[in-house]
Amino acid sequence: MQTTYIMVKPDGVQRGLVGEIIQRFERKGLKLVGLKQIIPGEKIAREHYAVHSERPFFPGLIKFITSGPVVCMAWHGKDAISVARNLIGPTNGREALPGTIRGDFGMDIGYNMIHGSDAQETAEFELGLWFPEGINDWKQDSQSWVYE
Ligand code: IDP
Ligand code: MG
Repeated sequence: MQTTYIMVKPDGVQRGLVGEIIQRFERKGLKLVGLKQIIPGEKIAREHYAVHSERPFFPGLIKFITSGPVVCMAWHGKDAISVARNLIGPTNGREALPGTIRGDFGMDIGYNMIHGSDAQETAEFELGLWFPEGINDWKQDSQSWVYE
């Protein structure tokens, strides 16, 4: 079992896609263990995207991610990190297949609506960064009909 950090970015919030996005994770069978809306400051944005700090698009990315509210989520389940990345689709929405979130709703790479952790270590780092207060441990009864 894994927990992954998922975030609806400012473009997804502005476009009113929060409910649509949450629904896809929920109906897949993942368990919601953390949820909040925040307007990120520059410090947390830079820490989150630190691996991209040398890339030419980094300043624009920080400006974008701090431009308005994001919706921070933690989702738990079997192989949750790769399952979530598959629901999200590849980075460029024009190349993402229909059926994925980016494939269904996105066009430009900079406006791809959603972030998902890409590995166990990054998930742990990002969950600690965005949910310093911790996430919720709870039993969802319907999970007994998701996993055999
Ligand atoms: P990912 O979100 O699919 O994991 P990464 O390569 O980790 O993609 O890039 C992080 C984010 O940086 C992307 O989701 C996108 O918002 C932004 N980004 C990546 N490459 C570009 C680019 O070439 N131009 C503008 N923004 C980019
Ligand atoms: Mg990434």
